[in-house]
Amino acid sequence: MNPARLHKIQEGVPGNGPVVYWMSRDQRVGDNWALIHAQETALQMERPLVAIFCLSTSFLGAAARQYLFMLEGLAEVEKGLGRLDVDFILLFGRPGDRIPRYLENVDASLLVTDFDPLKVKARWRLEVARTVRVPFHEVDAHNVVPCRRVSDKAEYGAYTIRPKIERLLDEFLDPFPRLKKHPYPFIGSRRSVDWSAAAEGLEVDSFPGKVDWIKPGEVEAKKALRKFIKTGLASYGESRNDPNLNGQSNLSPYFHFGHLSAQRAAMEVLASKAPDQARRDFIEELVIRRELADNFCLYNRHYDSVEGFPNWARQTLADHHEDPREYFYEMDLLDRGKTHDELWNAAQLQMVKTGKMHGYARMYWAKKILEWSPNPESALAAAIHLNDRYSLDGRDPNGYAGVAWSIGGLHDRPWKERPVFGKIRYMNLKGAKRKFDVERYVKTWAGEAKED
Ligand code: FAD
Ligand code: FO1
Repeated sequence: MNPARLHKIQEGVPGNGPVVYWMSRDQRVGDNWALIHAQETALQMERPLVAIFCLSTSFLGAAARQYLFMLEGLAEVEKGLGRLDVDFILLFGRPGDRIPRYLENVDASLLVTDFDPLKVKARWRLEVARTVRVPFHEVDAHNVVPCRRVSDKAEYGAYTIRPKIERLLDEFLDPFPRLKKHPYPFIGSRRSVDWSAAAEGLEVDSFPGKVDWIKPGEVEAKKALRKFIKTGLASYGESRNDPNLNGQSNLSPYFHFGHLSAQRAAMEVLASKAPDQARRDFIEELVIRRELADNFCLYNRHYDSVEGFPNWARQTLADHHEDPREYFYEMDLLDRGKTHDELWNAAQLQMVKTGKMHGYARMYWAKKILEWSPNPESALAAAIHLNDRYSLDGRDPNGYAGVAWSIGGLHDRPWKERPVFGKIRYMNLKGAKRKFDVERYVKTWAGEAKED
């Protein structure tokens, strides 16, 4: 593995037991650099290899919808690892105390985990590192170009990070080595996971519940990627911004839970026969935009608050803090999609019903929350809350960056000044109607809402 993917959290002292891969963000067997590194090291040290996942019963407001999707994907991981004679252990509780205990009783020789820029994960890693003595490695299995390698600071926008990524892209589109059947068996408890007990044990809201348009797991993710490349990629450029067309790839739930490797998607898109422009458009989103979001969350610890907005944006929003709001909506009305704006209601209901709001609608949706909230702080909190509660791909760096872009001008520039928004880019219904058939979208998603 390219050592630039590796970040040593602590040198430590190896035990005599297995190499342990603490899987968290990248929940897949194939195309997973953290798992590849764990096996390479276990083979060198002639040690068994074990994968663990620590199931925390609450995660940034996730409900049954997200947890059931995730658990089904993890059940597939357990099967895939079993075929390689690698044990998969599901642990329950707070990683900070559950994982050190596990490492202790197996006398682990090395701990490997996958990179994740979210604060909650940095806290988990710190709690574990403080308590254990074993060597602790972090591998960026999520980004094509490792986040820590692209830049050592928060980038201003796509235009500053793009050249840094493009310069390195080829180096990190290297082929994935195949995992081997592991020759050193782990004489541990080869008990398979009781997945229905795990699902029952969750203390999460049963609403919003499961969605059925998308099946979890890495087999389905690969199928969805291939289907998109075959039928959607060629027209991606022009149809991805029309909420009435199914022009996006719909892969974000798979990227969020790590069922699909972004590097795999990039390699297959680049190798496809789709027109050059379409491939470039997709890579711009999948690599530049997505890795810019990880860069933002890694280097800006205020990624989920107004302090995380660029200074010009905080200034302009402060200048307009007292501007009268024409409309004002409590969370309950927003949640049920009951505002005066039927485009906004349709976007909200699409997210509630399917767990995925169209990308173009998402920008409009978040910007209106700024317009209808008493201040930017409560607007940001409301947008993050709703996005993370209903979206399958929520609780993700892309979400924090997307909401901060919409409400706080992150990775954007100042526009013509106006009430409430100040110089934050404005969007309105007129503009949306110029872009796509709003009536059709409203009928599709908020149609029945009119009856009751
Ligand atoms: P496609 O258009 O097919 O794009 C393919 C992939 O490229 C996506 O899966 C994603 O990984 C990446 N990508 C595309 N657009 C963006 C973008 N603007 N920023 C970063 N990466 C991008 N994305 C999430 O994954 N989770 C979220 O919670 C989320 N919340 C958002 C909230 C707001 C207010 C906004 C404006 C955007 C948000 N996004 C979020 C970014 C973007 O809307 C989604 O990534 C995209 O719509 C996912 O659908 P797709 O996979 O079909 O996209
Ligand atoms: N990661 C974990 O390591 N343990 C969990 O119990 C867990 C729950 C969870 C629920 C919903 C969700 O969207 C993500 C969840 N994650 C969990 C984290 C996820 O794997 C991603 O790492 C981050 O959300 C994105 O950075």
